[in-house]
Amino acid sequence: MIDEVSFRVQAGNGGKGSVHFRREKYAPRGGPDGGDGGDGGSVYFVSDPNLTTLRFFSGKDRFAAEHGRRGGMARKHGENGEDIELRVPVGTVVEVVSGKDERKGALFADLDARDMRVCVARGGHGGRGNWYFRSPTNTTPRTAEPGTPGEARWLRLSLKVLAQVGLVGLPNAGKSTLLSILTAAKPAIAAYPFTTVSPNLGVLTEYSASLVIADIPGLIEGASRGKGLGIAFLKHIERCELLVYVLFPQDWVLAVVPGERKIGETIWKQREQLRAELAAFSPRLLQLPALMVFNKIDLLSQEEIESIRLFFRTKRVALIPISGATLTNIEGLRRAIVRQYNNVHNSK
Ligand SMILES: Nc1nc2c(ncn2[C@@H]2O[C@H](COP(=O)(O)OP(=O)(O)OP(=O)(O)O)[C@@H](O)[C@H]2O)c(=O)[nH]1
Ligand SMILES: [Mg+2]
Repeated sequence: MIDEVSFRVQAGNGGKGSVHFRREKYAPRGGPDGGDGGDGGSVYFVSDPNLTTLRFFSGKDRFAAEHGRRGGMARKHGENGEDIELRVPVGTVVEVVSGKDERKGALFADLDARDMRVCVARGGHGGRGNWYFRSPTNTTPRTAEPGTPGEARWLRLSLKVLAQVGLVGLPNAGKSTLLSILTAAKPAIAAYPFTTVSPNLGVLTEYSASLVIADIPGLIEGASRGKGLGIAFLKHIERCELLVYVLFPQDWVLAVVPGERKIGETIWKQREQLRAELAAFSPRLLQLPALMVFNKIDLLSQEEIESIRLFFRTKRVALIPISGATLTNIEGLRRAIVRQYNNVHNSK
């Protein structure tokens, strides 16, 4: 994974102002009419949630925007140089360094949210043409400004790892419980929805691997339109390399007589609901490798758990049944997370 690069950004210089005098058939000694130079183009970074690495920049040394053009006769303004926009992943930290190999720099920008637009090198201003310098005492100015230089600097970009693994699920699914079991984190856990109001991070350590797991507030239907709390925190899982969906039998499901719950279909719908909310926020979230976990199996009979598993199997989705309360199959889940993470991470 490419998560550190350096290169130079160079904005365009302002174009020269023009020195020119009007020439018309019947006015041989026309006045000054030199136009202003155009402004130089600037270089911008834009944070794009569809990017996950800085790979695009590797091996590149310099990005330059266009210079402004010269001013022309008849007070013609020179064309502005075009800006360039470089797309970077959310979580990109930008530092100013003194050269390619410099490791430590001064913080310049932190693109920690999507769709941020930051100017990293400002284009120069166009110089004023001689028309601008005319006056009653100087009707034939032969001066014009040269235009100011565009900014240039070396930048070092690095990618802030927020979490490698993200837990997603409806409120009360048992996400925080799982985080506390899999890691040493001590998040608040309670029997009511929206216990978690801001993301919790924990570190899962297994042999030499250590994975940061993020537990975010539960997502509800309409979350992507701003309902509940979860949506604001989805940006924290955008850069995860693996999602763990936490499904569970909700109270209203348990209230139905076991034979009439249509349990497989109900839990499948829960998965669909979660995926719809994720997709509405960013379709890329559905492309992420994912594990499907079914929690709270202590509340169901063996037959029901099996029927859910079979229902998912007909949809070709593997389900990992667990219980955060009785710790059933937690080791299996831990191994599945580490194995799946290693698979996706090493294939990058
Ligand atoms: N019976 C049973 N209860 C569980 C299990 N896992 C968690 N719970 C309970 O479910 C409730 C919700 O657990 P949390 O871990 O707070 O759920 P959450 O998904 O983080 O909820 P929000 O932060 O509100 O989105 C708590 O009362 C837990 O004790 C389980 O495997 N079985
Ligand atoms: Mg929680």
